[in-house]
Amino acid sequence: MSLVEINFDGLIGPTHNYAGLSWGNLAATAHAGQVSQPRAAALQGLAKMRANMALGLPQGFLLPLPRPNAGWLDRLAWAPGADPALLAGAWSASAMWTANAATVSPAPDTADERCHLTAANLVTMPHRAQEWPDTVRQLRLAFADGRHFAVHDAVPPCFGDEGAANHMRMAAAHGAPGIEIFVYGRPGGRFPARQHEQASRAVARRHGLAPARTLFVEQSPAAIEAGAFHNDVVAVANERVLFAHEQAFADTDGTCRAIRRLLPEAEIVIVPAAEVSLADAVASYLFNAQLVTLPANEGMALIVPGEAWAHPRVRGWLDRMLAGNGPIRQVLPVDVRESMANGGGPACLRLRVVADLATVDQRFLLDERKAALIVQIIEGHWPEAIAPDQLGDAGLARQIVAARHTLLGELGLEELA
Ligand code: SUG
Repeated sequence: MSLVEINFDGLIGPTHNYAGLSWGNLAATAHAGQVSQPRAAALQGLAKMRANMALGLPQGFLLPLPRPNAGWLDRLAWAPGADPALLAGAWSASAMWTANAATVSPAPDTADERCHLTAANLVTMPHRAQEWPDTVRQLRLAFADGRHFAVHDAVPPCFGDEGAANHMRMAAAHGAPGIEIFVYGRPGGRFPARQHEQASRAVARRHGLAPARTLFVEQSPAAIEAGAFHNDVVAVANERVLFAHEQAFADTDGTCRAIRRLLPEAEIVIVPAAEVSLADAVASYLFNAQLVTLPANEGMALIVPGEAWAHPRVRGWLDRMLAGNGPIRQVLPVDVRESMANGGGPACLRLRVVADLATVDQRFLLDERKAALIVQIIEGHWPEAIAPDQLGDAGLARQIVAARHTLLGELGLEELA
């Protein structure tokens, strides 16, 4: 068994649009009503995946879910004239943010030594709450080998769960036993706290995590208030390194102490609020980065959105960090601006799974040949633009359904139709 980290990016679906559905997600609210560019969005996502493959990192993908979701609208008895947010929800391409697809506990951390995945119920946002049954179907295909994986349904909807976006794993190396850190929010603020502590605890129990190696940490109310609707907007971890904003957690010092106690080799890089404010962190998405271990002992790289690289104060901090002697040796900007405008940076677009590549359904793994094929399909079938008044258009819906079917057919994944 050779355990590696595989990033499963969400292929950005042909309905990508800006409907302003996520209260508390400042970018999504700011871009509500704008014209989206699904084709450019999907190509940006794919370019990110290819750039990561070029670094020598294994890359997988998950497919767009069936949209528009007519069955969902039927169950809500939606009819023209009823709440337009529901129609927009049925058209949402939000499954692209696969960091919210599931919480993943790699085999070295679990009691039965299998990799456990629990689909996230995403109940706080109606347009996202419809995702999980289709997501879990896909996860059960990709990780079908029951000797190595256990895929669980979402936890009951009484407690909101947002998946890996509120979960961090640290370990001396991906394949070594790790500690798992669940970050929950306390309700009562201006914006919803989407991750409930009880959902995190249920996921940890299901996955068979050792209580002594599991932390439950409160996200700072100030971070949620500033627009960090998920923990991954203010913190990211990879192997022994945690990269976080000073105000990411309700008790950042206590959290760091607890991590060091469980993982003495931890290296924690805290960005002080005096240098990068929470507002700058949220506006630039500095922390919604992919922190990756480069092959061949080249250290770690931080794959940041172009917006972080272009932000003067954030860039200043990054330049100082690179001039120092820390564990993050490179910063690599990527352009995912179509997703960013809905509050989804490089880290939102990927679900990390530590596994042996040979145990994963190969249809979900990317190589250059498949990437070129997917680019062709996107260029030929994804709408160039979607304006808000096109949601509900029957002709556009037909084009979108056909586009997804073409993709499934070409990838040999018709069973997801
Ligand atoms: O759930 N945006 C997503 C962004 C998710 C980002 N994921 C992570 N941080 N891991 C959300 O708020 C906006 C859709 C719209 O408004 O049209 C949206 O769903």
